[in-house]
Amino acid sequence: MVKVITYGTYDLLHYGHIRLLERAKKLGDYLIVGVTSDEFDRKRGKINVKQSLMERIENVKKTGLADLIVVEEYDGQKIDDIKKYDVDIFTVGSDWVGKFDYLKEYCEVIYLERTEGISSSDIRSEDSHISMGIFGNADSAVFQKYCQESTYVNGLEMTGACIDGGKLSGVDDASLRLYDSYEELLDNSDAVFVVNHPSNHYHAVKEALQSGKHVLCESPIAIGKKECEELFELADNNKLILMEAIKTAYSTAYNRFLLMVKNGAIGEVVSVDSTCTSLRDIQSKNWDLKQSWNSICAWGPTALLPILQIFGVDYTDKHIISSFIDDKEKYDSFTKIDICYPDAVATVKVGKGVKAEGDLVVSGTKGYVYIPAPWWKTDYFEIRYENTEDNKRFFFQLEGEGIRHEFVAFLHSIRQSNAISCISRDVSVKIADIIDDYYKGIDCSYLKAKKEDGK
Ligand code: C2G
Repeated sequence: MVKVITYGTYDLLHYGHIRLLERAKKLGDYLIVGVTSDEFDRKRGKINVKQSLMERIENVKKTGLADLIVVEEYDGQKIDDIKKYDVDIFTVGSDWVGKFDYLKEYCEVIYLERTEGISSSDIRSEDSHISMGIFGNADSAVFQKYCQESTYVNGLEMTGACIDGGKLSGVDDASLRLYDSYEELLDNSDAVFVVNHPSNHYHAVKEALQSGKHVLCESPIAIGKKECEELFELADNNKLILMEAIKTAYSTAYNRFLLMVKNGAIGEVVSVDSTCTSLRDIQSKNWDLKQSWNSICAWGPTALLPILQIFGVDYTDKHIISSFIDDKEKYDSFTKIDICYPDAVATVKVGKGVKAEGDLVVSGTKGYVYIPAPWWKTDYFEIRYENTEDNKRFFFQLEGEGIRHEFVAFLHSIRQSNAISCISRDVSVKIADIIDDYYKGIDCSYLKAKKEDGK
């Protein structure tokens, strides 16, 4: 097998990049693509890169040309990679001719003709502003956080808000206009961020798409496989972006851990244990069961994400076990989901009425990944092995819990009219499907319902 390696930033992927990758692929049987990290690009003077590392990796992945994607993050890594992966050919565009002759000591070096007439810097569109409305429940602290995070994303302006069935108080953000109706909010926005109660997501998303608006929606996008698929189809038919908002999916550390696991860092993955709990909401004085999201909706999508992204959506069996605060409203205080795959198993534990260690453990045949609590907004993870001297620790700055990265991905998707979500559609649909099964009692069993006073 002839192994080829090439490196690049691949910002705002265009046909010049794709032609390079296609020709690189033809030089051998196996193509490794090194995508430069944000820090490495900054260090080598490329400071105006528009897209985040995850978006650039996602775009390269979508070409289907790379057999393996690695991240280039330091000088000298090319030599390390050529040795590590036993590479036969290094290739890069002719704009670099001569610059990598030193690699001839390790492998063949081929410079491929650069495609004239296009470059990332040319297509960096001037900032066409997108105005985004936010549609939610009356938790002004949440609104404040989202508005604050949007200020870090140039080209995106949070310009209006509307409360689903209520009035918003306590938001002192002068730039945020409050609308009495959702229709009025949509009329005055290019896009909408749907953060109301999950039971109303389907209708809110559908109305926005039918009004020609792009949608970012807190997960679950809908409760039900069919409804979720219908919304994605509606978005496609209207050439609109519908993107699921699970902020963890947009955090650098989370994506880097996922990439390392998929590249075999811990061998075959056999088990994933994912726990997310928080008592804050239920313990707050103005907790309202009807307005509040139950455990499965509030935490289920996040806790399920690594499992569905590592093992896929075709599990063979699942068992949902819940303890209710209110069984009529199906408000669970704690839910455990055991999921079986042909050669792996996974467990989700979520709770708004229970406190547990919110960590993520991914177990493999060579080692395991440990992400400490709160893993869903982590900037740090460890890869641990039998010989502890081989253990590795990784730290990746995470600003704003990943929300601003989520907004950046949404904005770029709109600009490129091509969803570059870090959450694939089949995962979004499966999340909607599992939560629907919870409400329908499919694959479910229940612990004795506990009243609020615990009796
Ligand atoms: N490329 C091309 N034609 C273009 C633009 C780029 O063939 N019109 C090639 C470049 O020569 C490079 C690859 O596409 O091989 C990725 O280009 P960039 O993303 O611009 O990255 P660059 O900084 O050129 O990467 O260490 C090697 C560098 O990382 C190469």
